[in-house]
Amino acid sequence: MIGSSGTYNVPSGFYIDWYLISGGTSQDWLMNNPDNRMDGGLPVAFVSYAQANPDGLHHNYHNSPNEIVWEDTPGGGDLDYDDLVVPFNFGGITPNTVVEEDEGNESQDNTARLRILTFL
Ligand SMILES: [Ca+2]
Repeated sequence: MIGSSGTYNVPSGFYIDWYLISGGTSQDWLMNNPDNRMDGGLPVAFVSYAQANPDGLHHNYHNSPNEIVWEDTPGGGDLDYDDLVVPFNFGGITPNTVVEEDEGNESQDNTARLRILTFL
């Protein structure tokens, strides 16, 4: 799915977060590792908050105001943060998201999605 893109409508007044499924799809993760444990292999989910990740590490950061970069390997891997690069744009009415896979690790199939968090 290198170079794939999508357009999403994000409701105003909500917090949004990103997550990455390392080694599979969201459905693979839900079926095989819903507790998000690292002792069972992949797939593993990583989110923007280190404390919520199974290894307790940061797996992404904003490379620029409109680009988020990911490290997809449990335990931090090589810490190059180029396994998934997601440029996005919130400047218009509709956000635009582009997903690219790591060219150096084609055996892993990563999935990045926007997740909308609701806090009451
Ligand atoms: Ca890496």
